[in-house]
Amino acid sequence: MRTEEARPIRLEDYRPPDWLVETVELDVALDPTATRVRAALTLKPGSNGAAPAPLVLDGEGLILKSLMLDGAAVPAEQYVATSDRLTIAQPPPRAFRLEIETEIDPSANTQLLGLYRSGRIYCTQCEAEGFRRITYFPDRPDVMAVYTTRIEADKTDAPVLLANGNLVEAGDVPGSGRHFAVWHDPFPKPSYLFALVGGNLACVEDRFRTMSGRDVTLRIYVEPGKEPRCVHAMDSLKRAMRWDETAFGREYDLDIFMIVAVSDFNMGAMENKGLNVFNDKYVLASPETATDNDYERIEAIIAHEYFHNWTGNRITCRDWFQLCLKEGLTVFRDQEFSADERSRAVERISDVRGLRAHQFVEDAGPLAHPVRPALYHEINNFYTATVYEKGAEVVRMLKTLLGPDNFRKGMDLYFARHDGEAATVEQFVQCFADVSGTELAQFMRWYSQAGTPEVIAAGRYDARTRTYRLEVVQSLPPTPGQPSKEPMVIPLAVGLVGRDGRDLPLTLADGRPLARGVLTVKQPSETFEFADIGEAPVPSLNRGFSAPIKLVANLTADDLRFLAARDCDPFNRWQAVQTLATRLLVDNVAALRAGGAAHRDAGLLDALAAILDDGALDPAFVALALTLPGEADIAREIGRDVDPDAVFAARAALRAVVGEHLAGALFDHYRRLSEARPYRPDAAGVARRALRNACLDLLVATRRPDAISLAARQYQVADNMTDRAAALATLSLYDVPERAAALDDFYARYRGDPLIVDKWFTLQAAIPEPATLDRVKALTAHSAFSFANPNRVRSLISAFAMANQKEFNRADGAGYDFVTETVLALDPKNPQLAARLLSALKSWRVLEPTRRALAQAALRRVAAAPALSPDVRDIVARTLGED
Ligand code: 0A1
Ligand code: ZN
Repeated sequence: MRTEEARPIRLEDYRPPDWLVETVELDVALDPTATRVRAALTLKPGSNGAAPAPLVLDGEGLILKSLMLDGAAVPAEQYVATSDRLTIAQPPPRAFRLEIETEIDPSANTQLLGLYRSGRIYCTQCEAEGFRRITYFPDRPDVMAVYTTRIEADKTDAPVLLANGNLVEAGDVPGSGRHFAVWHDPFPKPSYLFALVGGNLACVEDRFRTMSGRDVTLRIYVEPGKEPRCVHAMDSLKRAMRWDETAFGREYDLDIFMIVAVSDFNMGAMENKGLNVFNDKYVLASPETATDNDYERIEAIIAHEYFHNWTGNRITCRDWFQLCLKEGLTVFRDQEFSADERSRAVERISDVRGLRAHQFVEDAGPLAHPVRPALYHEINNFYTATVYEKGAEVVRMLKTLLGPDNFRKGMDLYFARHDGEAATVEQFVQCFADVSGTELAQFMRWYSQAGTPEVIAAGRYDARTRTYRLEVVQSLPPTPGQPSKEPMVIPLAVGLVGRDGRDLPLTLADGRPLARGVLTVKQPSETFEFADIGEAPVPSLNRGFSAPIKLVANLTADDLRFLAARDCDPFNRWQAVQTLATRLLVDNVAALRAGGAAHRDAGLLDALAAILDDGALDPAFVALALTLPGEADIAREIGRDVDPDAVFAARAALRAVVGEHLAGALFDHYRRLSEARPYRPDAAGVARRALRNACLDLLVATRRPDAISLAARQYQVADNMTDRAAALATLSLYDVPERAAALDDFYARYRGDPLIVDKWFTLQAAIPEPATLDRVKALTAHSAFSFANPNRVRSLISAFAMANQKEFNRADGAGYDFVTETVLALDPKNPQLAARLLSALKSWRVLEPTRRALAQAALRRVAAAPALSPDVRDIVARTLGED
């Protein structure tokens, strides 16, 4: 276990490294329990002052076997080696070569950080601080070196040996059953991007010709037999490579690009230079095994990791505080790729739904932190929705504020100016300031101030002066460590919609047209005036979700219905329906809690009916509009004293009302979309299935017998996983006999396939009934379940804690007890996984008093447990707000 000295780490304490590493020669002899690592480093003093500093190398759980400096053994009195540090107090004040031999046990590595075994495959995960678990090293991203890696292993145990870069040599080790491979990566990189893999892997190969005409070999390595499931991943990779050339002018730079899929992985995937390592969930897909949603995630994650080659690898982060520099930017890039490949509107709506469900919740609770935190105890806990998703929104706002041309120029300058460097957020933003001549000092607050800005907008039309005045007031709530805030720069895309549904021309009071329809709000309170407006318009604000804010506008239900039907901005058409539904649900929750009945609203129903009736709309958009806000969305809107049972009841009742009211149209659409067509995961096919399954889901919500048999039939006859899983998901929400039969059938069909059995776990964890907790507990003893595999834990236990608001938040606290006990059991083995699971309790303060007290007590029991990992200790302390 790591020691906790020298924490917290603060951004303001950053100092350039005392020692730099120019080259690393690694020689790794793989063995299941005793892997020998020889590292030869060429070190040179950093530019950090004249006096030679001690050399302090990071380690974690290492055993030093030997140490040589410039070819001679270092005398014992000249160094100190502990399991987590190697110090040479007086190294020579010049460049020198240090040879370090350590021994590690990959089979004992249950943290899945450093060198570990996934099944029989050897693989590494070095971000953020895993390289120090392989050898002693200055394990920080601003130390960039050129790596040569020799791997040696038993030929039958590990016939495939891979590392970063290009293969330079391979062969047998004479007189043994072993062989070796030598890989060289010419691009200097930080240690977190190092990777090696060894094992019995099958491979699918393809080629890509880059825009300058270079041929690149593409390989995806998987468990033998899984090759046919790599088609979509390979296709996604080639499309991502082409897109990066066209959209950003970025070309791939090595002769080979490899992806390896492993089944034990803490996150989604990792962008190691030239050798991406993936959670197999995000590689493997076939129509029979993966849903449309899986296909989309695979495409997005393959693209994300590939795009890191420029945003993260060629230009990396100076320190871990700059994590959003690579992650926010790369998420922005993968979202843009998906928008170009599929429907831009649907992609935007999905991204915003995700942002609100995860990042807004994070921002509103005790784990809120800025996009660029100023302090951390454990960096593993900062791979968050705020750094990733809000980080992407911040990049998008730069584009919205400066326009697409200046944005592209700024990106080009960033690549030209900082290639090969470890950069900062300031350096990134400076590139945009330089190309556009715009002052971006106030914009930097998006990186430093946590919390979701709240914007109240009120518009008034004056027929006499033909002017429309929009008053905008912004505020930013306090967050941990930040009691008061400064005003933000908010790009607010607006339209004024006339009676005929067309946008009125936007002319500012000084006679200039409003550039690109974007107002720039900078003051706590500001009024914008539009001239020459001939009729009373309906304002459409924050179009395309131009800023990640919580917007309150003085729109009536009639205005919202009008926007839902007529706004030319598809995002705001969807938003108008969501706002109508949210207002109604919040009212209904209050009514239910007061002992009254929920009321139905013809307004929402009419708006939905109109959307369902609009044949010009993309079916994927219609499906999103039909999906009512989730329980977590409603809870977020209520904001305090939340009763999850009432929230569930209000939502379930409204879904039934919608299903009943629109039944005719829903059945019609369902039938119309049912004609047999071969499965294709393209935008049109995805959209068709999404709408058909959304119709089915609302019909089943009524519990009409004809709807339930329709779902049971779809389950049986489906020729693809999307339709089968959707039918099962909708059935499994209700206690009907068809549910048990379908769940049993599903397991019997797919029992040999862990990734599909994960879906089975997740569906059961989501059942909104009191028996679910016992069901989940029983499933932890199922032969297909394992606490050692992160995918299994997430599909069952995280799904219960995060996707089943009602049962996780049981009024007796048993949900909290189960999850926190699981956290404590997992922590000694896999602290990262345990800490993430614990973050499911981050919204405990908004609950009604009984549950709040029970959640707090469960958290306190975690805090009081002995020997917590730094990961869990950090999350529990911040969640309780007692650190
Ligand atoms: N850089 C990766 C995310 C990642 C972070 C930490 C990890 O450690 C287990 C693994 C992956 C990405 O953004 O995809
Ligand atoms: Zn990333």
